[in-house]
Amino acid sequence: MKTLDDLLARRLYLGVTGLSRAGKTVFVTSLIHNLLRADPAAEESPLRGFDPFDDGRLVGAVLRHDTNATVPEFPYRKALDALTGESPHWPEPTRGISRIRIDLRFRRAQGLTTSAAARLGLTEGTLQLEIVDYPGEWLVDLPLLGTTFEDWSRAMLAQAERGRRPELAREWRAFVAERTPDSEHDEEWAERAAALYTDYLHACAEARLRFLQPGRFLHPADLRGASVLRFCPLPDLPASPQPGTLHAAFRDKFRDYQEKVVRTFYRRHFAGLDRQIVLVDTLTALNDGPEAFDDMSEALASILHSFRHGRNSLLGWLMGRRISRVMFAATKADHVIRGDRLHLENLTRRMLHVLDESNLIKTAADVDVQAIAAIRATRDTRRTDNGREILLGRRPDDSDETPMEPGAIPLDFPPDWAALNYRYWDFQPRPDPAWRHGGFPNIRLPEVLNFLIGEDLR
Ligand SMILES: Nc1nc2c(ncn2[C@@H]2O[C@H](COP(=O)(O)OP(=O)(O)O)[C@@H](O)[C@H]2O)c(=O)[nH]1
Ligand SMILES: [Mg+2]
Repeated sequence: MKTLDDLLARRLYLGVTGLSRAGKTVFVTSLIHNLLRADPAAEESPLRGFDPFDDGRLVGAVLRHDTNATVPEFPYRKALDALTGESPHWPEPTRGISRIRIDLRFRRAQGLTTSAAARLGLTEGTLQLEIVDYPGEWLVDLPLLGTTFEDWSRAMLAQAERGRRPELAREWRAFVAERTPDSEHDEEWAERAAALYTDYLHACAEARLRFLQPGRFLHPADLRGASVLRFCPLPDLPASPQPGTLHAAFRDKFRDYQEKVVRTFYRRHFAGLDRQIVLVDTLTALNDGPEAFDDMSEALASILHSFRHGRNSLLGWLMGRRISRVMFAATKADHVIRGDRLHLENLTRRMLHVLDESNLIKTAADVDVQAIAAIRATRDTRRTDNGREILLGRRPDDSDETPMEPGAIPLDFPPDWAALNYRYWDFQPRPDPAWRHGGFPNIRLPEVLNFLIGEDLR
């Protein structure tokens, strides 16, 4: 039976996205764990700085497992065990979409007498926070809605001419050059062409390139082997195809992909999002060098670019009726020294500004940028000889902490590649028993929560 309390509970949908390895799983795990372990009596809390927590209004949190029968549940338990077990390690990568719901019980802020709850004398409320973790690669597909098969083919073939791509695209290019687009359609040929194109995309991903379409070719999830993935860009296309040709068949598949994959996905999962956090791994992109960095920027730009195109675009989804706040967070800020974290935020902000031709980020008040670490694996310290800031952290395969001096963060966008060697290190989570019962140390997670859900806990 529904209680009055249930009826007054608010449901809030928070989208968590970012390209693969950006830090989504770690972010969601830390967020949930820290909310579940919130202890107002603790002297040091990972939530210190989160206003409802500081004000003593966060009463408690519970995980709900009974909510989404048709979408995989976010593997919180598994990720937590990996991070806080005998030999702590980062959770296994996950693919596709998952959801999890956490109910937050809170005391209502005083003076909100106009709310229905207050009039009924309810001093406490519940926020049902539904977290949706989905791959940013699927987001890179969104601009496909605003294009045609012919234009898209041209753009992808031009892209395949640049940097390292020609070498990676060789086999696919040679195969599709064997037949002209007006050849008779042949399903076996189509399957082979699509497979080679998929191999090419995987090779690009391996080479740390990020602007890869269609995203589902790389992360098919439930579409593995589906016929809607049986197409690829074709060279030398006329404006429109003759019936029965390869061109016609590929164009039809492309349209199916637009409607049945891209549009359906957004409608089903995103139409209902209220808040969004986009995780950006600026550091790894810097580490991987100019081509990977530019490619990631291009992937982000293509997402931002589609803000401009009205209804078919991200605008409708990201800034539309529902989503009222978007946070862009540069992740893994614990990989750089304290003095560089603001620079990381600034670089990410500048990158987004440069890419943001429609000035969305500059003009919208409800878009923010932060440099964060959902789980802080390093500690800040100083060298004894010259007093320079360094990090203490556990390198992969080491059991002890090593002092490390990571590269500096460029102050400009685009970065001056000749000036510095941008080298950052990976660290393992620390074996600290306090993590399990006290929560995860982090950088700026409370500020992120203030921005995303602070207002909803009043
Ligand atoms: N030090 C540190 N490393 C992180 C953090 N978040 C993610 N990572 C690293 O990035 C990797 C990928 O993170 P994950 O959450 O699995 O990325 P996802 O693919 O977006 O879900 C992890 O295995 C860690 O090595 C963080 O907050 N701090
Ligand atoms: Mg993940």
